[in-house]
Amino acid sequence: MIRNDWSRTEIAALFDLPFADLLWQAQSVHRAHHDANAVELATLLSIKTGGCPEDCGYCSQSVSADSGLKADKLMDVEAVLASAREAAAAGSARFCMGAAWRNPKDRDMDAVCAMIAGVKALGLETCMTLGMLSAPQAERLADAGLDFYNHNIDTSPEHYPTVITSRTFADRLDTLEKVRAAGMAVCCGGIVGMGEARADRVGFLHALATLPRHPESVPINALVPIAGTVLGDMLKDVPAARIDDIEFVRTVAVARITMPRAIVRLSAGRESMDDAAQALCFLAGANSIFTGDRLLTSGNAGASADTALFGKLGIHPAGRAPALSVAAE
Ligand code: SAM
Ligand code: DTB
Ligand code: SF4
Repeated sequence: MIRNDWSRTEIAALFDLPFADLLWQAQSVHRAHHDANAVELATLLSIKTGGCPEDCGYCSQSVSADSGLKADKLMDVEAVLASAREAAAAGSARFCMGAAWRNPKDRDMDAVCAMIAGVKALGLETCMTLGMLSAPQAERLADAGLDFYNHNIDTSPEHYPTVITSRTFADRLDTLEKVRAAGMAVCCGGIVGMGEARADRVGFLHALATLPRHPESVPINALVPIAGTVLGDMLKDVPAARIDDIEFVRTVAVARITMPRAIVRLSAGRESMDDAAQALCFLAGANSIFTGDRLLTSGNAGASADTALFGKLGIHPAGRAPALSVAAE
């Protein structure tokens, strides 16, 4: 049953379950709605890197961070399509394009829409994350054929102002409404391991699971500690603040149970997890990963590590028949 009336008490009780009971429940929900042995491969590309005026405490691309990242301008459409072709050849089903903007400028919309059309023509699912949108911008993206728009709430409403001060939680919900009104699928999740309490992880998933419609896609990121960012430096000073793998798996499981139909993405942070922790995430209901050797600005395990992991676990890439995926390898 799909429910949008979860209470925080119910969600907290899921987090508190004995681990085996939680995973059993998550697996049952997962198997009722998804192929338990299929995981989607997605590729990320930063189409506009650095120089962002927002002050998100985790992000290397904020002008407030001292991460040494060089700011670039928006990539050419052709360069983006070349990268998308590589992603398709490497077996990705989905191509996610991210821009370090507070919001897109209207003058950028032609290029962005050409990227969407070109990537779709390669047979890839498209997702973009460009910051806040106006209603006409959301409509233009939808008209260009964008499948998903990613816009994360990141954490609980209470914890949000300790992570970001340059925009509010309500601003995020406002853009999500515009994305919905334009008819696109919503990709919305967040980051754990930012020094938040479990109650914030409860509040974060509660906010998602009580939206009028659940996001079709829920990325769960573990903070990638980047030197020169407020939160990356915090983790360097207080290593114990790193999210425990079991608590991360619990978060994935609760996302799966509360939002049964969503694609739950084991997103950033996989580099710091061993194969066993990632396997537990898949058991808990994660069914998409970012593959390749780069996320937006930070590293990722690489396609060969993912192929080896899938081989060990008997997982096949979603959206492609097992025979096809073997032939492609
Ligand atoms: N500028 C746009 C925005 O924030 O809406 C899009 C790009 S932004 C980099 C996309 C998402 O990546 C953020 O919302 C955040 O959840 C995630 N992210 C960014 N830096 C991260 C980090 N160091 N560790 C984990 N996740 C991160
Ligand atoms: C999301 O939730 N995670 C992705 C995607 N949406 C855009 C981004 C992860 C970024 C990790 C840090 C970096 O590479 O800069
Ligand atoms: Fe800018 Fe997005 Fe990074 Fe925040 S997360 S600083 S909005 S690029």
